[in-house]
Amino acid sequence: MDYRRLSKLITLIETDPLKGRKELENMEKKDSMIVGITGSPGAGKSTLVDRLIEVFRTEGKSVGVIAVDPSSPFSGGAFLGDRIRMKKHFTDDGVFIRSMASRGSLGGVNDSIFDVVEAYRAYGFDVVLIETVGAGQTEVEIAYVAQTVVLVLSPGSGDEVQMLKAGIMEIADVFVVNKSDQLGADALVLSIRAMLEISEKKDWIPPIVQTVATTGIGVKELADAIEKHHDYLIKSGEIEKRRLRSEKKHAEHVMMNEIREIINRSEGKRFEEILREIRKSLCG
Ligand SMILES: Nc1nc2c(ncn2[C@@H]2O[C@H](COP(=O)(O)OP(=O)(O)O)[C@@H](O)[C@H]2O)c(=O)[nH]1
Ligand SMILES: [Mg+2]
Repeated sequence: MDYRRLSKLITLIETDPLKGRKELENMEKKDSMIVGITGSPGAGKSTLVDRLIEVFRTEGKSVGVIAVDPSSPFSGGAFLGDRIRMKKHFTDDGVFIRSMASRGSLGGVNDSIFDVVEAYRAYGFDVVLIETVGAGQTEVEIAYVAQTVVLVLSPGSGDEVQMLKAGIMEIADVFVVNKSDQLGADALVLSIRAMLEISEKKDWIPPIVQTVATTGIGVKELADAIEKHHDYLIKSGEIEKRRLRSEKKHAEHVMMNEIREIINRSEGKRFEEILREIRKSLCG
């Protein structure tokens, strides 16, 4: 796989979204399994992703990882740490890892995330893992990008209550209680289960997987749960609904980028003229 070209394409998407889009339009895309890994900072997402890569590689699957950073420009430290930890995979031909800033109006995920996912699909990855940071309202955006959302929780963080409020619990397809080597993990499992009991019943009941990412305990089970959910999506036809939902959001992002571009170019122009240009572009 030509990772340099993929890397260049992603840079193009991030720096010149319109050109990036043009390039993507002429490329064939694979039906990759797209998985979002979300949860609070420190829950163990990166460590888990690292382990998941190993499991998927063992199964012969190629894995593309997108790590979305917190928007604060001063949070580069954690990211560098992640990179070092993930470094051992860089030489593996079936693995590609790239991080992106979480800037953009939509908060939790970058505006160009949809196109970046397309770039990964164009390069034919079997699995695309997207790590997003945060536990705020904007985190629910990941549900539009990913087909399967994995919510990583850890004991003692008190995250559950806040996430419940932010609606993140509802978008989780798989729950992970990571740091199950620590006190309070069983209690956390019980509280998630209690929460699931009272929530609206769906065909898919989100499993709760206990892991210790640092040692790898439970990670195979997590990979299995993710694949099981993917099978469920296909068998139930739900995958098509998710695709449509995602494409709608994707179109929104692309058009917003286009409009923003026109506005950025409209230095010195009057309001009416800017609107005319936007409308002209929309008709084109
Ligand atoms: N005890 C314990 N520590 C863990 C476990 N998973 C991750 N950690 C540690 O928790 C810290 C945060 O992990 P990281 O993967 O960077 O979390 P992220 O911010 O969610 O990506 C690191 O110091 C990890 O070594 C676990 O299962 N048990
Ligand atoms: Mg991380």
